Amino acid sequence: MVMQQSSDKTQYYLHLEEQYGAHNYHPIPVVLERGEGVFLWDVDGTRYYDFLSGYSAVNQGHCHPRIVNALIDQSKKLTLTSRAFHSNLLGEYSKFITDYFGYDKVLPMNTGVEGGETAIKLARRWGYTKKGIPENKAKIIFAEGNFWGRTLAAISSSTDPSSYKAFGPYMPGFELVPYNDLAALEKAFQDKNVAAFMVEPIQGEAGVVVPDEGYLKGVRQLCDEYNVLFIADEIQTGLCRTGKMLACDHENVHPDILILGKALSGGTMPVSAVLADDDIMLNIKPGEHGSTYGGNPLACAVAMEALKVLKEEMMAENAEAMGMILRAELENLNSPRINLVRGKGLLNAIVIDHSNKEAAWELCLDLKENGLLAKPTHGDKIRFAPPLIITEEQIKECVGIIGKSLEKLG
Ligand code: PXG
Repeated sequence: MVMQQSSDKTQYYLHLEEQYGAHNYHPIPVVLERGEGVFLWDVDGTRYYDFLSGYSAVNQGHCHPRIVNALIDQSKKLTLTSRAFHSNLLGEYSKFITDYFGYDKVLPMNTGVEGGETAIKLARRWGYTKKGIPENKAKIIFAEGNFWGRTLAAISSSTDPSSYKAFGPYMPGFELVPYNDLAALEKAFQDKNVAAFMVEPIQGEAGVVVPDEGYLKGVRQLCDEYNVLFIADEIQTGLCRTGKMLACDHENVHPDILILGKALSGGTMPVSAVLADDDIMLNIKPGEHGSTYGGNPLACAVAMEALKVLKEEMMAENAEAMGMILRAELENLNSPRINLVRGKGLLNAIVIDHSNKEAAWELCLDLKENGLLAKPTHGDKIRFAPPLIITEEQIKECVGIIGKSLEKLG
């Protein structure tokens, strides 16, 4: 076991959470109070590199000045109207984001999982009104290993027992195929009641599983051939994280329904969006879907700035270049403890090779001691996903920290 010393101050905050908060998480024992760019500081003033970026919500870096200013300015004017009334920003934002991604319409929501729910409702509705699927027979296909949140619908498509176990009964009309398997997908599409295939272009929570080149193109072709909607969950992979604006851009495919979240607000508040063309979006009529906070003026102002920052600060280009360096430097470590380095842009993971099941967790504790924050996923994998503004010098320093921590792991 790695023994960690933590301050009385840290202990105080850990205790409060333990005592009064639900025990639905198992965080790294660090208590953070400030963030700026690629760095985080704990309550004792210790500085860390952030290699998680709020699971890719903080692509633009912590407290990006332009995004924070947009938040502050708008919060002094108007924050929420509900959708009972119009605001001066919703139309502007809708035009902005649809132009930005090339869709006719946007449906604004808040969390990522609500975006997923919205996409599935849209697909089911399209299935009934446009494809002619008999009432209540619509099927949505998902890939094994998917993760799209914690609602009852989301866990109903999950293959991870820690997500779904003892939360049933589950949502009907969901089916699974193996990820990265076009033959299995084509087989599932033989069923005429299939409305959509919802998929992550790279599976984030599964441990940054990158499909074979051509998979997304193949999905697009099969969806066209069988009149099935292609729903891309780009909540974690989108917004420059993988070295392109969208991970689908690596294969030049345009999904029928695009779900965005996380970095759409640069980590300042929950903002998600579902984009689609009229043929899909206009099947939902007034009163049939929505959310109190969806499309609120504060979210609109923040999301526009967050999107502008991504392009104007060339974050896709930096993610691509820094990702190459990060993976090459990690390979160069030649550590017997790294089984595999994989990823695209700055969405990367290492798979730890160690007889001790707790090795990835212990490595993360050592990384913290050495000034870098990361979190294991699925036991033996550690994601390395810093904010997209990281520099080459910083990447090299971070790989130094990783190398040193790996050596200690033995
Ligand atoms: N899709 C993908 C690909 C995700 O990674 C969601 C949807 C859901 O987003 P929201 O905003 O509803 O969490 C995610 C979320 C967690 C957790 O604590 C969530 C994610 C990653 C790690 C932890 O539930 N990704």
